[in-house]
Amino acid sequence: MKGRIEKALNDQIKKEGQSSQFYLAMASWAETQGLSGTSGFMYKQSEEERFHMLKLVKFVNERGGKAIIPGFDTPPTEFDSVNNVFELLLSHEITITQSINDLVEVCLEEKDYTTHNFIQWYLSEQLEEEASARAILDKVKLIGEDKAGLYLFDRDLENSTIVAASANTVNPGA
Ligand code: OFO
Repeated sequence: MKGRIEKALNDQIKKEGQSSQFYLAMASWAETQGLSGTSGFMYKQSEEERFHMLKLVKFVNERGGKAIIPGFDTPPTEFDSVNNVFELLLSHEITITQSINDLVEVCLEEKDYTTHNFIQWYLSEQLEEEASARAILDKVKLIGEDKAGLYLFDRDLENSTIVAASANTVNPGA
């Protein structure tokens, strides 16, 4: 594996791990607010990001590179509101999508078509995650300051009806 590809993949390993920590912090905060639907959703997101990191670690090592297991910055411990959590989730996912796009660029420049192929999975994953974050944020914005609405939103998130609806938007008929 070329050094530039190895470095780009290792940078992505750190970003996926950092995403996992960020979402874990959101999950923990939501749990302390009694928002079990939101916390459950964020715990699951955190797990998924950890899986994305591990998948990259394996790929780098199996292709003759050396995965570097990174340290992480401490994520925030407080969030202003559920709205704030989902705004941060969406803007973070948009940043990660950009980072995956940059990785695709590097693969093409280095003519590494195997890694390019591997990264396609991350591209479609980002598409789904952004769509899901947008769908949830739209719902949160409708609720505004309404406490009863927030309760129902959190319950729906717990039952996954909001996420299922957004998955159908990305992948109709799936
Ligand atoms: Fe790793 O999928 Fe989003 O960030």
